Amino acid sequence: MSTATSKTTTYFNLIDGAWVSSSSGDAFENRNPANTDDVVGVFQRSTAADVADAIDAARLAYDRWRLVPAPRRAELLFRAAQLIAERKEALARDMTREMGKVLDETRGDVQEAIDMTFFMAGEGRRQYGQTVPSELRDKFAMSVRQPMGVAAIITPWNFPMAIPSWKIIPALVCGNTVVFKPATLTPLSALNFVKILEEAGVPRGVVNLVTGGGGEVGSAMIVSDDVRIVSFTGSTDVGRTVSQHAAPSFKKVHLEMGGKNVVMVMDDANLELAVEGCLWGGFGTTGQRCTAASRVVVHERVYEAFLEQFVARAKGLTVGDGLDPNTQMGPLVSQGQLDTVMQYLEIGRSEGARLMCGGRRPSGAMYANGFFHEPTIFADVAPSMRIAQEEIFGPVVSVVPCRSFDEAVAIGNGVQYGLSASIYTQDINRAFAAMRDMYTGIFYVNAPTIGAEVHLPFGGTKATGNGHREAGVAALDVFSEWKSVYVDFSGRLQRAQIDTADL
Ligand code: UN1
Repeated sequence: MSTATSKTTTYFNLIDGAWVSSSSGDAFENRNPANTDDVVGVFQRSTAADVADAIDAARLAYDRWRLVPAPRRAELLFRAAQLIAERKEALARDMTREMGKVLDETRGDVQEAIDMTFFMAGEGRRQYGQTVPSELRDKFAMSVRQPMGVAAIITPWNFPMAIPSWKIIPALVCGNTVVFKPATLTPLSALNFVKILEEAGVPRGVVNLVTGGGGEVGSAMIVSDDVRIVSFTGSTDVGRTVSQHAAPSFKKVHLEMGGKNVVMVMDDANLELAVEGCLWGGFGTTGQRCTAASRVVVHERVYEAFLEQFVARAKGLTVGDGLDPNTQMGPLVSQGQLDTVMQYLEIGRSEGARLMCGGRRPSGAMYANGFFHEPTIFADVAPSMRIAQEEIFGPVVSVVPCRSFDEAVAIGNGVQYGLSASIYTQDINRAFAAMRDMYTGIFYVNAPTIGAEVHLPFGGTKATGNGHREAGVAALDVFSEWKSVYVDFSGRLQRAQIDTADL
């Protein structure tokens, strides 16, 4: 898995049960975003040749794995969930060190992987199909889920263990084998996860890990004829490319992409609760969630009161190293992400939005070597502004005034994305109307836009997804295909739709 020198540890790919270096002979560094002097580890910069080896291993392993009874496959996954739970604290610390979010949140990320693994392992004894009466005599009809083959898994850095678990665990319980490319910013959490699967007894070749960039590693996975499904979480732009490159080989493509999620605060809302929710939804994970509450639409009757409290609370957030228990918001994950945030500050200012707080990198020695940024709120944002339309993926919240519930819903729906939305109101009629009218994959009442649980479907509409849902039982639909089976035990030819059964 790794070799350590006095200074840094080098980590390897897992291909066909062996921890191996890339054929490139090249590696990349993973650094702590709170302190870039801290090298977390050195990882393989893999090539298309490494991917081909991993796909070959997965293809061969599939012949055996698909025939292992699903409840038996699931036993290994239950064991893996236990191992993750036993090591939760150490896994969370590694994750904060490589990704930056505060320890409470990385513990939550690991917990989400535990939850998903236990939940999906349970599917080893379900994966229910349908048994239906045939229209003909002496004929039996049913549907069964069948595995597909090699699954290519491409994951982002913001949920370094949770999101891989959403994909890899259902892929395995359904009987597929996996080639996994994690984000280059968070390879250690991915490796920790894969290592636990190996320890739990998942046979060689069933899960293969190949680290490296999307251009080289990801592309090779997507175009391969030996891969039957690609499951990708990341930006909408990259998702579109994945979809295009996968199309010629007709593989199944599951995409989970951007969001511009809205919290709607109505004039009868419990304002304190709404402020609390918007802080957590907007600045949790430093705003780097697909589900982040990056827009808040507030009824004009409570607009100023809401804004005053929201800004005061945002100013009070403690920014710092996520490993420090006093920190409430960690750094951005990378220089690139910080640059994006700073560009959107310029955009927001030039569009004429009112900057209420933040807008700068915090000063002081403790911030000098990290990608820190202050929690930032823009007010008086018009729905058409770029800061109200485009995903920023950082600690920037746009507050938009509205005159009515109907207007809030129209603004809420008026973006290209459709992941998550929420409403704060005491009025049950409005809550239900919003639940119906928001065209999103996830909806919350009196809670922010983040906080999905693993046993319900996760995903979104429009430019957020391509019609699939992960998590919940819906994940089985991503990682298996239906086979309808007819067994005729009449001993004669019976022609469906032509021969009718006697009464
Ligand atoms: C993501 O934003 O990429 O609902 C995933 C949530 C988390 C998962 C977020 N459980 O915010």
